[in-house]
Amino acid sequence: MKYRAMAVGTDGVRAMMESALTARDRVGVQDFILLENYTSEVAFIENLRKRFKENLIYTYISSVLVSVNPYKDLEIYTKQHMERYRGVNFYEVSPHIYAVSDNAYRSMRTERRDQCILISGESGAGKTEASKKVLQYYAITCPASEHVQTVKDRLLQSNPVLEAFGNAKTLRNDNSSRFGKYMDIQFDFKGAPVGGHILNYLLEKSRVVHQNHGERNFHIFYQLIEGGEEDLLRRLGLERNSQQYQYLVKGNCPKVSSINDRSDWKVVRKALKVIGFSDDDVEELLNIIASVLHLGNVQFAGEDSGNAWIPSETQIKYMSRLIGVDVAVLREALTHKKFIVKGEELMSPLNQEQAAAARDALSKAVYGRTFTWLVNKINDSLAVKDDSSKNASVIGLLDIYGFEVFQNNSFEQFCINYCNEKLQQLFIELTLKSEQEEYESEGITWEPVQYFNNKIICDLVEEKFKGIISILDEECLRPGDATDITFLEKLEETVGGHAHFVTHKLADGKTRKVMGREEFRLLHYAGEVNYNVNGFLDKNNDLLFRNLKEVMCMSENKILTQCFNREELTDKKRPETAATQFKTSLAKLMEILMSKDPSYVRCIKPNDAKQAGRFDEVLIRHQVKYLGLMENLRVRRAGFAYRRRYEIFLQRYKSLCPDTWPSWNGRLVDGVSTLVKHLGYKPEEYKLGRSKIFIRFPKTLFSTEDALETRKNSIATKLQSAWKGYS
Ligand code: AD9
Ligand code: MG
Repeated sequence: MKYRAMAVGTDGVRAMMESALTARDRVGVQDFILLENYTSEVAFIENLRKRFKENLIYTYISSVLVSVNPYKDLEIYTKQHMERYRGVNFYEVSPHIYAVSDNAYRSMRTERRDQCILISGESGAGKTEASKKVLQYYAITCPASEHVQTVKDRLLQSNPVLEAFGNAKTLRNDNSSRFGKYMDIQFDFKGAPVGGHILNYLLEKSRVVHQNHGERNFHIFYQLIEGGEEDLLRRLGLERNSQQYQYLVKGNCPKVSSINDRSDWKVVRKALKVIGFSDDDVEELLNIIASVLHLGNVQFAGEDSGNAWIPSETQIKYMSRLIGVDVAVLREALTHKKFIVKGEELMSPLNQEQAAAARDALSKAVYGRTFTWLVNKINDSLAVKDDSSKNASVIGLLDIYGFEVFQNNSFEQFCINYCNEKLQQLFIELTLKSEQEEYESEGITWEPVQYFNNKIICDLVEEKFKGIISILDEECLRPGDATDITFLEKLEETVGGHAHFVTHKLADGKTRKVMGREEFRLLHYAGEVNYNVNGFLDKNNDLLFRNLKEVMCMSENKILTQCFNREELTDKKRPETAATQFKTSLAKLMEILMSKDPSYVRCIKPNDAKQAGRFDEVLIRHQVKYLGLMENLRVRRAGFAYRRRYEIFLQRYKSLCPDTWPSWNGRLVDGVSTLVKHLGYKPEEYKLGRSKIFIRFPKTLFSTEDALETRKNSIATKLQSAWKGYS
C-alpha cells in the first residue's frame, strides 16, 4: 500500500478507500516523472495546483524536490515526521524535505561521499525555511554525545544571529536574506555532527543607508531599539524610537505585523551566548551597531565656500565614546579627503554632498565588515575541535538568492542573476552527467537530449578581457572621465554583437525605443532583464576614503581593529572590485559544489501577497520556467520515466505473478523478467540494466500499480466475506 500512501502524503488510508484513478486525479502524481503528458507545462502546473490544494507542498522530479511555500504551518515538521523519514527508502514515503535530508545523510554514510543540498528559488519562496528544516532534521535525528549536543545547538543558533544581522523586511519577504549562504555541516565517522563552516556571499550593504518604501533596514537595528534593556540603550545613547534614526526612516516601515522585534532580541541575545560570544564581544558588537545609527544622524551644513561642516556634534561624540576614536579626528575625516601626492599628505575639503556620501560609505563598510567578522566568529565556534574528526564527511547547504527581476535592476541584480546562471550551469552539468552515468553503468543505450547550455551567458559575463565584469573593472580602473555611461558604451563596442546582449542601439544605427539609454539587457536562461547602469562603477569600486579607513584603524573597538587593519593602508595594490571578488568567490563555490553529490530543492512562491491557499498561476508558471523545471523533467524523462532496483521492484509486485509469489529464489534479474512478462510488458516498454529495471512510460507502471490495488481490494473483500461468514 506504500505507493498510495505516498500519493496522499498521509497514512494512505484515504487513498485506499478510493480507486487508484480517483486518488491520482485528486492529489496528482507525487513525481512529475509519472505525468502522462510530461512535456506540457499546463499539466505540470495542474499537478502542482492539485497537490497545493491538498496541502501537499512537496513533489519530486525524480530526486529533485519541488516545494511550494504554503504560507501557513502545516504540522509536517514534528519529531514523528522526522522519525517517519529516518532510514526509509526515498520513494517509499511522501515527498518531503526530510526525505531529501535523510537521503543525503545516508548517501554520505554509506557511500562515504560528501553531499550538498542546493536550495534555490525566488525571494520568499521558502529557501531559508527549507535550509532550517534540514538543519533541524540533522540536529534531532543524528546521534549525539555531550560535545555533539553543543555543536548541534551552535549550528541551530547560528541562524537567528545571522538572520538578525543579514535579513530584513522587503516588499517580497518579511524575513528576506540579504546575503547568500553556504554552510558545511561536518560529521564524524559515527555520523554525528561535529562542526560546521559558513561561507557568506555579497551582503546587500546599501540597505544600511537606504531602504525602499515599505522595506526596512537589517532586523538587528529594530531589535536593539525595541528590545534593548533601559540601561543598555542609555549606555549606547539610543532612544527607544526607531524613527529617530535617519537610517531607519527611509522605508517608512518601522513595524512589521509578522515580526516581534522585542522577543527576537531575546532570542538573538541567547543565541549569541550559546555560540560562545563573550559579554565583551556582545558589548563591542552593539557599540558598532549603535555607532552606525549615530553616524546616520550626522548632518552636514555647507559654508559659503561650499565646504561641509558638522553643525551638531552630539552624534560623533557618542560615536567617539562607543568605538574609541577621537572626536576631532572623526570630524576631520568625515569632512575631508586625504590625498598622497609625491609622498606628501594633502587634505582636501568635501562639499555637503560628498561628505554625506563619505559618511554612508563608512556606515556600509563598517556594517559589511562587522557582518563578515560575525560569520568568522561563528565559524570559530563551529570549528571541529577534535583532530580525529578532521577528515569527517560533509553535507553542504546552499541557501542563495534566486533569479531577480525588478522594475529597476542594478548592480546587485546583475551579480545575483550571474550567480544563478552559474548555478544553472552546474545543475545542467550535474543532472545530465549523472543521468548519463547511470545509463552507462547500467549498460542502457542513452539518447542525448537537446537542452539550452547557458555557458554562453556565463562567458558573456565572466570571460577574461572581453566579459562584462572585465569591461566594468577596466572602466573602474581607468583614470579620468570614466562614468557609468562610458561603461555602457564600452559594452556596446565589445559585446554589442553578442546574441544575449541588447541595448537601445540597433545595428543599423537607429535606436530601439523600448529601451532606456542607460540600460543594457541580458537574455538570461531564465528570461530577459534590463539593467540600469547607474551606480555600477561606484558599487563595483566600493571605495572608502583612505582617511576614514585610518580612523577605523585607530578605533579601540576590538572588532573594528580586526575589520580594518593597517596593512590595508600601506598596501599599494588596489583592492579587488566587488564584481571580481564575487566572481572569484562564485568560482570557488562551484568547485566546492562540483566535488560533492548534489540534491536539489527548487522552491516556488505561490503568490505575491504572502497568503496561504492562493495559487497564482501566472507567477508560478514564470518560476517553473526560470527554475528550468520543464527542462529538468524533459531530461529526466528522455529515456525512461521510472527506474528501480530489482529487489525493490520484485518485492513490491511479486504477488502479481504466480512464479514470483510468495518468493523468488533465482537471480533477481530473472525474477523481474518473469514478472514483467507475466504482466504483459512489451519489449519496447522496458529495459533491464545491471541492477535496475527501466520503464519507459508512466502508464505501464500505473497499470501495474492498479493491478496491485485490485488484487489487494479483492483479498480484502474475500477476507471480509470470510469474516462475515465466520461471525
Ligand atoms: V529570500 O530570497 O531570503 O527573500 P526565502 O529564503 O526563499 O526568501 P523564506 O524561507 O524566508 O524565503 O520564506 C518566506 C516566508 O514564507 C517565511 O518567513 C514563512 O513565513 C513562509 N514559509 C516558507 N516556507 C514555509 C514552510 N515550509 N511552511 C510554512 C513557510 N511557511
Ligand atoms: Mg532567505
